Amino acid sequence: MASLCHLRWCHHAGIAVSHLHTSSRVCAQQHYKMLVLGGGSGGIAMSSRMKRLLGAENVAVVEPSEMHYYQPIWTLVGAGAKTVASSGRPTASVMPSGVKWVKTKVQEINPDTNTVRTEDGTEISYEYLIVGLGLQLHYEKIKGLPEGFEHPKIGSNYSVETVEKTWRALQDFTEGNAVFTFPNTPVKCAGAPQKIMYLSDAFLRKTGKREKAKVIYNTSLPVLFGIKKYADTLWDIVKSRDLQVNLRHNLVEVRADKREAVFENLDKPGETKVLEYEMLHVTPPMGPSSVVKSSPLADEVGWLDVNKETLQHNKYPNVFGIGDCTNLPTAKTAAAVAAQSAVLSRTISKVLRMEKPDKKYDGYTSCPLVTSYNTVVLAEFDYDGQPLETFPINQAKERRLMYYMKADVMPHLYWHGLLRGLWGGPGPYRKLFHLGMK
Ligand code: FAD
Ligand code: UQ1
Repeated sequence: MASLCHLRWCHHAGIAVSHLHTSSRVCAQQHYKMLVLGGGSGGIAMSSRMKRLLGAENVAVVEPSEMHYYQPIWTLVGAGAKTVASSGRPTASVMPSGVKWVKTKVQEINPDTNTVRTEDGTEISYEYLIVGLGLQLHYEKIKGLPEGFEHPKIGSNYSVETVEKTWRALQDFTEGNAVFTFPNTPVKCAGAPQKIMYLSDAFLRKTGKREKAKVIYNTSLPVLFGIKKYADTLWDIVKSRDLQVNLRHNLVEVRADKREAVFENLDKPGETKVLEYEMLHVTPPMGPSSVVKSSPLADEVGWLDVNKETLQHNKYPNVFGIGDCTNLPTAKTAAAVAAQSAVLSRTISKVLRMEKPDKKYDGYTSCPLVTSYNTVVLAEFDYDGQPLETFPINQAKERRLMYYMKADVMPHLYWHGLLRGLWGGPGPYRKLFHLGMK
């Protein structure tokens, strides 16, 4: 088998050994019953659940990164309330024991032959595939980035390389414009671009610099937040704290040497505005994983095309998707991944038994909108944009309890619950808490 596979590799390299060309199933160097692509929030949660369902020896995860990051805490890292070190753990420590970790990148997915090809040319075949490849950040789509990050006064909470630059810029602030952006693409955690504005405003007040600052939020969106119940609270906050919100303003260029940011007005094509900044927080344009996009698994835009209730692929029934890489029409968050992991687990166990998937994902997602160093508005909603709140109190209000949840409870829930396949979102607790209300 090993030598045959070697020859197949030669075949791929273009050497004429076509007489040895057998089916990819026979010649694949590795085969797994359940192959998981991506070892992020969704990939690790699903590998834990699949280990429980099928046994560790039947599960493999393809993930190149040595470190696994709890990205939601970067909002607080950018504001100096947590350290970047607290956000990361070795991937080896979150990989369920006994599950095979294939430490490389997937380069190509071939669902017609049930194989994937990795960066080093290895072919892996599978019986079932779970895609959890996340989304891609596109700093390079803004002229002047990413090289602009070499200059001071600019940061971005969206990447482990730039999140500490946000905190540096905030500490270095003397006087001028503090500018926060939201791109003209879908993003993960759509609240994060404004959370850092509220925290920065609070920091500038605490350090006595707020009077010398103009705080500006330039967003490509036509709204401050997509769900009215929470948007109403946020509008009250921006008004009372004198934060300037410019809708339909999209960052197109950063001249970091001159501390200038250039915005286009999406409602007036061709019209651009140059803003001088003393601090700039960039939320980069985002898009689908290039590996998904270039595969037959993609929808017309490039997202993984899955059934919105079962998370099974719409064309390939042995393929499933979770998280940011999918075209599920809900906000892309780890909270959504948690709820999806419970549904997907159930879907797969049904499909394995040749039964019809029954549990339905309702689009549950959540965004803890950090509005200061001790308050959070905990937005939770479904596919219809209807609030789906866990606690029997009005979550549109700023609350200290929810800040404590965000900063100190959620990380534990993530590392010990979600990643171990033990946290499938707050659905059961919501039902319990609301029982007493009926
Ligand atoms: P990820 O966790 O991003 O995982 C994708 C994985 O795929 C990565 O490990 C990557 O290395 C791997 N990968 C990519 N390409 C390849 C390849 N070619 N081959 C193999 N592996 C590959 N969510 C919340 O619920 N609440 C919050 O408060 C919150 N705040 C956030 C704040 C910030 C600043 C950020 C950045 C995110 C926030 N999120 C929040 C969003 C949350 O982190 C993501 O939605 C969640 O991590 C998505 O999980 P995922 O598995 O789909 O993708
Ligand atoms: C959640 O489940 C989750 O995943 C672990 C998050 O990611 C960090 C969240 O931010 C939130 C809010 C939830 C939802 C959980 C509760 C208890 C409301």
